[in-house]
Amino acid sequence: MSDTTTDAGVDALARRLDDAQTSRTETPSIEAGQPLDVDTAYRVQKALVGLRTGRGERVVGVKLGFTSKAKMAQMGVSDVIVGRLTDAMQVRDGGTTDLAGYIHPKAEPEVAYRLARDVDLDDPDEDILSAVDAVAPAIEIIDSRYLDFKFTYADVVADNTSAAGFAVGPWSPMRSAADLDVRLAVGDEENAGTTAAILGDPEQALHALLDMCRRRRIPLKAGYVVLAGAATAALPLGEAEARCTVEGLGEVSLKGVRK
Ligand code: OOG
Ligand code: MG
Repeated sequence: MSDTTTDAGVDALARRLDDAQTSRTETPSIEAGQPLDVDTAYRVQKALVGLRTGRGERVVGVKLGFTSKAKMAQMGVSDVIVGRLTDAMQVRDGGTTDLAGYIHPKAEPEVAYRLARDVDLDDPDEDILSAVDAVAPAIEIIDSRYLDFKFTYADVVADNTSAAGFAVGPWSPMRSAADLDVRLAVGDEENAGTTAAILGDPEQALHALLDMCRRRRIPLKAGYVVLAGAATAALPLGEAEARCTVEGLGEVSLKGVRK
């Protein structure tokens, strides 16, 4: 049990999650062993990402989770979460990703936005939509560091919202992505849905993101990729191609390989 009233206790939890990631060994839910409030969980997340940037990784974006009812139902939670993406997580569109780097990866179909400028979290009139210059289809690879992919809301926040990988397809100039059909195929499995599953319209995810980043003091910088959240439930990623198609925006793919 870590004393999370101290920075040392927060750091210990971050190290536990980081070790799980780097050794590809699941760790039990933190909350199974001790209470963890959401504020502390975001501090753990920050420390966890700090371990990655300390090894030379760069934060290149942010992601929302649980923006769809399907995901909330799959995971048994009911509020959005925000996590950080680093350059080491990025997979080239059409590229491969080594499955040895993950514990139990799953693919999700997503819509990505790109920030053309810094977002001012302290300006009450900030208009996040005006900061976005492009939209693209994307695949997120989630890989919970917890045993059997089982966690509480605070657990998953601490674990950087299961962020593990992402690929972004061709960018289009910013436009509405409301009510577009979405398909995710991984090997012979397929999930279909629409972008309406993302808080009614993925643009709502941008508003939710600004709100969360203000509350959690998570910077939003020029050039960042923003993943708006999965439009369908996730599919396990094995040695197969994962392809996500978003109507009108095009497609993006990656392939899980064992090297
Ligand atoms: C948490 C991450 C959820 C999404 O798009 O809803 C997420 C998880 O399910 O492990 O990324
Ligand atoms: Mg996601």
